[in-house]
Amino acid sequence: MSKFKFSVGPWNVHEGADAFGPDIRASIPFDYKLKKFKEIGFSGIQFHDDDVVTDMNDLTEEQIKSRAGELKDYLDDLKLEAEFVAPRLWLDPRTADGGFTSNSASDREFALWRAYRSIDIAKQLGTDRIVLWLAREGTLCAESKDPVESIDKLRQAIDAMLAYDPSIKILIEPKPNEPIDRSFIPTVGHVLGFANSTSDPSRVGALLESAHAVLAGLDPAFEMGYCLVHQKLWGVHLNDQNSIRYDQDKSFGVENIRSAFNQIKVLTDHQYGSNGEFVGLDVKAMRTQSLEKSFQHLENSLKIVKLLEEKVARLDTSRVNKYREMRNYEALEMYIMELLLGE
Ligand code: GLO
Ligand code: MG
Repeated sequence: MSKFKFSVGPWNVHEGADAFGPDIRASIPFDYKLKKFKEIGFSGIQFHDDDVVTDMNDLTEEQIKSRAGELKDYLDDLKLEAEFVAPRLWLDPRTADGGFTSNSASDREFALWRAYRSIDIAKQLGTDRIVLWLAREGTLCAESKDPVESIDKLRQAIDAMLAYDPSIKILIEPKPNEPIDRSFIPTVGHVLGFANSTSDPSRVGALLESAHAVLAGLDPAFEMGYCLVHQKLWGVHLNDQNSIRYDQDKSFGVENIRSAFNQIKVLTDHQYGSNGEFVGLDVKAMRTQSLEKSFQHLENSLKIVKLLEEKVARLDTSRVNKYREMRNYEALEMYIMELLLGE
């Protein structure tokens, strides 16, 4: 039995397109995905605004709210909770230069409209969490945006969201690059510093994705620890990544098993989840996967989390402490290796 409750987003079951090739699997209907998520063991769903209301750009605020209300009924029927809503600010041509930091005032206005609608949708779904993955908030050409002015624009947008609804919390999900070259908020350290410059730092925290930390050359477990000490780890996207290359969203633990163990350890040791936080996955199936096996990466990731929870439970802390006191870190490391390798 896991100590955690798990969440997943509908985009985690996808059609397999990548930068070099189109869809390779048929689309799985949204309703079916939700049912299947529940069956596999998820109790929370992560949503983009337009996962909830597909053609939202063409609808009024009232229509958007009422469509979100309909989904809430369906979630209730399935006994699923909405974890968060994230405005999808990277698909529309109006966000080609970024949303909140675009050089075009009308693009920035559009981004803020989507952010406000995401808040409306979140309220309808019964969650107070808004996730901002700042996909294109950075540069492709370093001189295209002034870094100081851009971060100020970002702060103004976040202050506007905080003022729009006094009950929402904003979880910033940092990523150092992709799709942009240089991100304005590349790591959780940046998130927490930036949070302090907003009008209400107590409502701005972090969502740490394992692969994004690896892309920044950092250890996800230590990045989680950094947020935990500030009580700002409000969400995680567990997955994996083979070093600094294209964003891979591999199943949790399949590349860096020791780091995965340490992620589960830090979350367990510091009672992550005790304020209702979900352990979220953000994983993609390989492009080679068949339609029938479209959910396998999710099942595998959950299984790996649970196996690592058992390893963490089996860790003999007095032995760890003894090695620490003796400063015999070679012995400590070998103990961890034996634990992970099943000795
Ligand atoms: C991409 C991000 C993305 C976000 C999701 C929620 O690299 O990880 O999948 O997590 O859109 O905002
Ligand atoms: Mg993510």
